[in-house]
Amino acid sequence: MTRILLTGFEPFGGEDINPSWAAVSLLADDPGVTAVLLDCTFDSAAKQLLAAVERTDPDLVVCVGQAGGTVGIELERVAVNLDDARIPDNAGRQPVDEPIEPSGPAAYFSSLPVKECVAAVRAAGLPASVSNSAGTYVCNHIAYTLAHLIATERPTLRGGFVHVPYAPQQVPSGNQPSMAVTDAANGLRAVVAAALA
Ligand code: PCA
Repeated sequence: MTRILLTGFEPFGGEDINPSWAAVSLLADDPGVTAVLLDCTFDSAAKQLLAAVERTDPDLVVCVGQAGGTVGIELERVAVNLDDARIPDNAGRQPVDEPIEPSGPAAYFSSLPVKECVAAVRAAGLPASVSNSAGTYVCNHIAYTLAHLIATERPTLRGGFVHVPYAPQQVPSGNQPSMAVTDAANGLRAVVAAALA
C-alpha cells in the first residue's frame, strides 16, 4: 500500500486551535496515512518531520500549516532558505535573516504537482490556488527542510507544503475568511489523490 505521511502544526500566536492539525487528524484513519503533529518551533519541528519520514518511509509527504487571512487551500510552489520570524515560535525563538541550510540552494520548488492539486481541490468544490511564498516562518522552514531532504537523500519521495485558512471558530466576528475543518480535510484528500495520480 502507498504510504502517506501528513503533518499538521500545534496552535501558535495565541490561537486555541490550528486548523492544519484539526484537518490532518481527520485523515488519520484514511488508507495508508500516518498523521503527525509538529511543534510550532524552528528547532524541534524539523527534527520531528525527519524522524517521521525515517519511521514511516513514505511515498508521499504533505505538510500542512495555517495561513490566517487566506481564502482557500494554498499549494506552496516554493520554499526559501530563510528563517525570518515576525513573532517568536512556541519555544520563544525568533530567528531573523538566518539561512536554514547554510550550504543549501536559495530555494526549492515543490515536488507536488501543484496545478493538478489545485484543480483537484476545486473539482471537490473548494477554493484553492498556487502560492508562490510560504512565508519565512516555521511553515516555510518545514517546507524547505522537506525539499532539502528530497533533493539530497530521497529522490523518489514526492512532497510539499499546503496552507489552509483559519477555521471558523478562530474568526467569530467573520471579519476574516475561514474554511470549515471538514472542508479543509476534504481538500487535503483531493491534494493527496492528485499527488498520487
Ligand atoms: N502556520 C505558521 C507556522 C505554523 C502554522 O500552522 C506558518 O505559516 O509559518
